[in-house]
Amino acid sequence: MEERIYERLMKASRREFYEGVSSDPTVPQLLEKAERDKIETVWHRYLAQQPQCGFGLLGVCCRNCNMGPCRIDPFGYGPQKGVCGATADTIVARNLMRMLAAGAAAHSDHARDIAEVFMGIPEGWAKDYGINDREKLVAVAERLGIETDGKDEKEIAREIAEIALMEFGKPGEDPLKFLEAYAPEKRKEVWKKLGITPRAIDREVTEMMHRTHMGVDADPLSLIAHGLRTALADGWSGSLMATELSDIMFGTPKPIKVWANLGVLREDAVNIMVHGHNPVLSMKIVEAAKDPELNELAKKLGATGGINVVGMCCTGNEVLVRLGIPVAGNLLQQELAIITGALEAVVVDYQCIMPALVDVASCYHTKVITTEPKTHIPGALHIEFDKANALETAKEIVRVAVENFPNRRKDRVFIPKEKMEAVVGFSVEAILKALGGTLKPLAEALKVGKIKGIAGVVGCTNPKTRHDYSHVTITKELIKNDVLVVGTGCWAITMSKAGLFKPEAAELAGPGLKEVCKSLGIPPALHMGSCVDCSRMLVAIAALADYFGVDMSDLPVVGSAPEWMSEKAVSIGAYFVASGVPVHLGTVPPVLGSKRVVEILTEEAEKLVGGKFFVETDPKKAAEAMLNIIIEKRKRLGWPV
Ligand code: SF4
Ligand code: MSK
Repeated sequence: MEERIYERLMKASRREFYEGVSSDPTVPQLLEKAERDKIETVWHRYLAQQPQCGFGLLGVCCRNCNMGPCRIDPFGYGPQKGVCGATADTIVARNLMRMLAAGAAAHSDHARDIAEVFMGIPEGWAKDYGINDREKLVAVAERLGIETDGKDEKEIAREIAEIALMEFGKPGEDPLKFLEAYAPEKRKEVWKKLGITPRAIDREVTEMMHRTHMGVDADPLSLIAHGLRTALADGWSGSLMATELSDIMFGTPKPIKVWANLGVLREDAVNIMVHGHNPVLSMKIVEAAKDPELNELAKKLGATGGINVVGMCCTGNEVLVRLGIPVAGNLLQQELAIITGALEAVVVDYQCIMPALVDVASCYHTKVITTEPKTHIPGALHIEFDKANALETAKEIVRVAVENFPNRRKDRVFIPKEKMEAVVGFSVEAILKALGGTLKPLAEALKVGKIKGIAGVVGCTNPKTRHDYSHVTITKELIKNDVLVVGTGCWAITMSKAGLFKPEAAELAGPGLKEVCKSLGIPPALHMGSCVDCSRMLVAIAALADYFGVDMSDLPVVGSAPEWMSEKAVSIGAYFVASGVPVHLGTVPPVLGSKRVVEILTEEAEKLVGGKFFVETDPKKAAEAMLNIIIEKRKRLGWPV
């Protein structure tokens, strides 16, 4: 394994430290400013945490009841069982499955929020939302078996919303309706045989919490099997409905030119950063920021350029791929955006919002505005986002930011100049359109080997690894070897910043992929949306499997989360594995304390569901391993390698 990053950083000079933590040039510049301004960032706190708890890293600490906490001695000298008798295998599996359940819950609760607003359209109370993409409305309805002839949009929307809302808690043993409608038959058979077809989203999450309660499920295999069921509920229903309903309400993404990185902040404008995940808020902030009266006010207060909305993390992706709103950065850059001194407000909904934002903001004039009843951060300004009066609340929030502009201290402003152009917005529908309305050109390019395989690369950034570096390295290696890379989340923001989403990046691809990209005018890596939109990749892989008449696990498709940190990533990884896709992890999950759990995740899973996890912290070696899997799968299909 590579020398751990903190060991390198501890020995490094200040300059090496700044550069060592990230491959993004904006980071060292702002870290230097942070230290001048006496502000600690995620990297400083990461160093302060060293050495991190060895029991925690191995996953062998249990706090699931008050006879504990218990921990297992990984060297075998001390206790090998918790007070109740739970072994390392049980404890590690339970801990990981609780992470997975939290991730599935987060994604799917986001979906519930979208579905409730979606239902508000036919019910009439969500007056500031509407049907933006009628074609998609009809397509989703037809998938779900809803008759659309002679019905108006609102009637169709109501029927979709009824099915969507029932997915969370429907009684009985029937499979989830979205999964039934979207997953390929061959896959559904695999899940049925294993008894892991999910029934209701909340039910699977609740059962996971129940199984991991003291004195319930102690068998790592049965715990992990239920984890796969829970993840499938997230991937094929929760996340998928969030994507589909967002597309109907806000528009299905299509290719659009955008700008990315902290250079999108402007000295002459009121800068508002939307951060989190749910487009129900961010789309309205963008709309409110166009209000002529608020722009006049901004100008009157000295912001000659008016109001500039930028994105961060996945709600940033939502407005990036649909509206072309520039994105300022990914997870590890959220504090840096404030450290520029040029941000009037950070408006957040939920997930991936560091509580530290409030501490950093207190050193500048920036207001951190929380908006969700479920997200409160001490020290933040809370303006609850009223979905029944969405635009009005959004305007109130934007006004707070505008009125804060005179508090900006010009002598403390430093905006890095770096920003990069990118083409984003490759929904499944957009990809199909680029292909001329049929999968055939892509499928045939795949079969003859012009494109060797498809890699879905996703996920966060993490101070355990050099920011953005693994994302870029893995992607470059894969495209160089004719692998088409698609992905979401913070990876997609990295790609936007690194220039890999420019059509000209096709020059970096192998000859086959380059030819395909040039003929279609697309980049060799495609932005498919926010982390909840990983479901788009499931839909695309399912369509390819159906085209070839094979199972999803037969295709030369791999997944990777090179810099993951979030519990949602555990759920995403697990639903890809359960859907037959091998998944690489670039940061080590807390499972090494149990040989049995490692064996299930990295070997046994493949025999059961066709997918498995593998861990490799070196991005070049990881890309090589992914390529080997692709070649192996091609050989099995009898396709040229
Ligand atoms: Fe300890 Fe068992 Fe309680 Fe966990 S569930 S804290 S291992 S006694
Ligand atoms: S925002 S979950 S850090 S991708 Fe979706 Fe980025 Fe990961 Fe959050």
